[in-house]
Amino acid sequence: MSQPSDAKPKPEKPRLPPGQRLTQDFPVLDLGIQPPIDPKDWRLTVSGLVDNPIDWGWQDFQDQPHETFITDIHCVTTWSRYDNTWQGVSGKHFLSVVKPQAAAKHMVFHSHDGYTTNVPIEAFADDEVIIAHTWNGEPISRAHGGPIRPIIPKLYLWKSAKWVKHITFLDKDAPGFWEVRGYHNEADPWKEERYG
Ligand SMILES: Nc1nc2c(c(=O)[nH]1)N[C@H]1C(S)=C(S)[C@@H](COP(=O)(O)O)O[C@H]1N2
Ligand SMILES: [Mo]
Repeated sequence: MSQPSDAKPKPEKPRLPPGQRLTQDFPVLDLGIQPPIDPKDWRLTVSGLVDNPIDWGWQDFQDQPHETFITDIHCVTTWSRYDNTWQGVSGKHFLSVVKPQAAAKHMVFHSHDGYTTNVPIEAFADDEVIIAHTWNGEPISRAHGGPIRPIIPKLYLWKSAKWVKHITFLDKDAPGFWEVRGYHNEADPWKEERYG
């Protein structure tokens, strides 16, 4: 069946958010400490308002169902990188395991280098959020936060903590390292929520 002649194609959402430029490489940005973490020593703990405060070692993580997502990433420093293939445990699955309580609204990620960042649980429950161990077919490198890194592709990349070790679930928001230093609390690239 052909379309009625007056049907106009819907304008597609542009792929590059405002103020961003496309890059092919994958810049490294952090506070300057890149802690070495051997998978055999890796742990992820959860505390706060959850019914199941997990303490996962490497095998516990591997035993979860794994998924693959191909997503674009956007850094507040204005680079974007298309089509990153991530493999790991989805944010939705992670939340289904830890079971946030009704009062829980916010998550704070704590990393081995002292970095912290906060997101609403809602944002972590979004499609394509992943706690990844693989990027483009390779284990996530130490420079990019390996061996395991959450990726929240619909927010600027500073919300995706490298070398994460602990996640807390809170009823109140608790701005993280950059959020208390002038970065936007929400970090939506489509709204250009960069600073302030
Ligand atoms: N643990 C940790 N995670 C971090 C950071 C950091 O300094 N420490 N920097 C954030 C910032 S500001 C950015 S832009 C991205 C950069 O990720 P990349 O180095 O993989 O590009 O990591 C985010 N996650
Ligand atoms: Mo950044």
